[in-house]
Amino acid sequence: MGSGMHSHPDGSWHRHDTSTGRPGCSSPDPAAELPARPLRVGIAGPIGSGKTTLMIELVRVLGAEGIRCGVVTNDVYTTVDADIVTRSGVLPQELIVGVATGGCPHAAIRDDVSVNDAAVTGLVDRRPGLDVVFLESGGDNLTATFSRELVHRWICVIDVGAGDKISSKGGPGITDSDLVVVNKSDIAEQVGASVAVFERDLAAARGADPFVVASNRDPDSIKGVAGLVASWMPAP
Ligand SMILES: Nc1nc2c(ncn2[C@@H]2O[C@H](COP(=O)(O)OP(=O)(O)OP(=O)(O)O)[C@@H](O)[C@H]2O)c(=O)[nH]1
Ligand SMILES: [Mg+2]
Repeated sequence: MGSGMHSHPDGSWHRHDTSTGRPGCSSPDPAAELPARPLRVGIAGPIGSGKTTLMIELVRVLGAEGIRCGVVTNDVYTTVDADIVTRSGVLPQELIVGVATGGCPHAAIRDDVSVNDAAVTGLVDRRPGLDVVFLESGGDNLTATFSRELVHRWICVIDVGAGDKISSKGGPGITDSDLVVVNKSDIAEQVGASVAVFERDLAAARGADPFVVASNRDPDSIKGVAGLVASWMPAP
């Protein structure tokens, strides 16, 4: 699962560069600089695919298991998504940070991640025992990618409403994320999308890396994704 990333006994994380064929742990990676705790999970994907809803439901399910979560949202001009998380009631206000990126949403999660990094640091300062922080990117397109200097793992959320050709279009979300969620499976029939086409194209694009067909309206879907996120947490 994932893409060669793992934790080491010293608590650091890093990703093996399998593309160059270099064996072992000889090549330091920026992700090794990330503290092992809290686990940072990025959530990217096109506008309206269901990122915020998924994040809220994950926080609800993980929270019920005693896993302490925080949330950072990114919007270009507003903090609308942070306000949605607040209204959901899954977390107190002090565990929700809304970043207004003011420019291309890619930049704040890929190029200069300092504002998002500071948001996570602020959360940890307020609640040192946090286990997981979710960082939602601004609604975007298939070129979005999270820097491994900001997150340990990232999820790409696409949805059946965009049409069943979307996973054949590729891009880092489809190929490089640690998990692809094909969301809104509950409306596949209404929009004339074939789940089998998503499954075929994602299997071809991702090899052994995981994807799930899911619906934020289906509790079992959420539990499945939450289980994967929990499996990414470093050992206590
Ligand atoms: N039918 C259905 N609707 C969903 C599902 N998930 C989310 N939605 C709806 O889709 C719309 C967009 O959901 P959001 O969670 O705001 O999507 P988002 O990706 O965070 O949107 P942006 O942050 O604006 O890019 C809302 O009206 C949700 O209620 C789902 O699984 N099924
Ligand atoms: Mg959102």
